[in-house]
Amino acid sequence: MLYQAFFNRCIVDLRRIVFLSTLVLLNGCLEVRSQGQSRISSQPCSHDHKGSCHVIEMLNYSKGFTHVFSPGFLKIKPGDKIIFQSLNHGHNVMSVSIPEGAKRWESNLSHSFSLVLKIPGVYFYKCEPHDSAGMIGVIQVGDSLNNYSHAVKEAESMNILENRFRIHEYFSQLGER
Ligand SMILES: [Cu+2]
Repeated sequence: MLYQAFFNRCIVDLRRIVFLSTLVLLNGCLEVRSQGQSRISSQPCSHDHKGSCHVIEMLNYSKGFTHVFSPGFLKIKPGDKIIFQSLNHGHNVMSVSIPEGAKRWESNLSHSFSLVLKIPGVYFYKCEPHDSAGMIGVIQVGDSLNNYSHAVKEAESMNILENRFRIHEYFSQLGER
């Protein structure tokens, strides 16, 4: 009888241990999941915006080249949102030539940055610390090329020492897509 009671007690303890460890494991899984979810929901490119969202990565290296906005050229619709994603430290994004009436911008170093571009035209921008390394980019909003020549002039007058081919590579895509 005593043995039976002891045995029963062991079974109850064992059940408790299994139950508790399952809880601990489950909790661990939920934590990992919620971390993942918060990472995803911290992306500004979500349900809060009506237009499309486009991500431009700010990178130290891409496809064998240094200091890159990827993609360096993008065509979007007026009202679309752009997210400059800071994937490597030390970059920012700053407008150089933008359509009349559009708002200039300058982001903080090593931080992601997003903005909505409503006014059609050509937006030429750079990373301030790496403009001489050719860390530049072009966004075409809608089909207007009104400020195209001003933007190209600005780009060509810059003291770009590396990756200068990007000026042609990006501006030559205007109006094509
Ligand atoms: Cu940079």
